[in-house]
Amino acid sequence: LVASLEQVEETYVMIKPDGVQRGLVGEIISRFERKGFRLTGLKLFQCPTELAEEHYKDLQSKPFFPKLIKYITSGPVVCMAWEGVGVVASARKLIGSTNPLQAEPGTIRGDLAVQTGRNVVHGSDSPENGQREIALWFKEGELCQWTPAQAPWLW
Ligand code: 3AN
Repeated sequence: LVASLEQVEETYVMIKPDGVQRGLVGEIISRFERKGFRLTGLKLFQCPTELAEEHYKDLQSKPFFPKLIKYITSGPVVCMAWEGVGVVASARKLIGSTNPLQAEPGTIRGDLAVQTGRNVVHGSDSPENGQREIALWFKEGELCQWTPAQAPWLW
């Protein structure tokens, strides 16, 4: 009863081109599934420059912005929407600090990445940005809300 009163949220998680090319897609999806979140959107996608610029518009003035856009558009990414109680903050925790050298072992970046500029995965930093980013990366028909069937049906 208590858990059902907690906030169900949605977050946008993206496996960046380095994660795809290193063959880490299954490993990363697995961590979110095992944690207990529900996948509501999933696609492999070659991101156009304009979309990358819109997604990272808050970082426009940063010196690394052009490199960041080049990196994100350099190859396909895996776009995901995940749903669950507290999923926004929890996904950030699973992902670890922006700089992989500061990310704790056990986190995705702590276990699998070395440099900030190749940090394998993105996760929304607030519920508002979760909504904004899911709307930005997915068309309406690409998302699926679902509830698991009762156990006997599954096997
Ligand atoms: P996070 O992805 O952990 O929320 P942000 O939002 O500060 O971190 O940065 C977004 C992305 O910009 C990072 N995932 C990383 O790819 C890139 N980035 C951030 N800081 C740097 C930096 N100093 N040098 C190169 N790339 C950076």
